[in-house]
Amino acid sequence: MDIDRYERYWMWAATGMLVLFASAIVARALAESAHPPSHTETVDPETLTVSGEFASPGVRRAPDGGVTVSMRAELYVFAPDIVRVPAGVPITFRITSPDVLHGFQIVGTNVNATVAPGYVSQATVTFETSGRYLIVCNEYCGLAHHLMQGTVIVEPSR
Ligand SMILES: [Cu+2]
Repeated sequence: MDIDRYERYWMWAATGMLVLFASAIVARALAESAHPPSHTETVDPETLTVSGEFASPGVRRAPDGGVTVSMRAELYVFAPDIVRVPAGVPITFRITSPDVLHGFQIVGTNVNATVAPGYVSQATVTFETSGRYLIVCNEYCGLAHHLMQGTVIVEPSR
């Protein structure tokens, strides 16, 4: 088979680039234990409503000014369903489920997590403007799934 010389050069160049890129991915994965972004933290779904962080969910302020919101997503509510946080500071949402798979999306932000029983999903967001933000469950979780929502009230920082 007769292949034009320049076509052969380009085939080798394309093959070389594929090998180079694949090698870079493998080398980095091996050297830095790289893996897809994830937050793997487990919790016992049978006892989380009895004791620990998720038994009394809510907003907590750390001494350094950071704000953490612990929440439960459960059939068919978010607990708490109204969250008040300040604007302009990073807010870390930690959420888990005692029953089935739920979703946790804060409309208008990039917070969008799957909430699986047994795992803590975590996301951090800074609300630049005060106002009300809708929280929705975006994973079908049962007959009243469409009623499952909450509100983040972002208050102006002082
Ligand atoms: Cu749900």
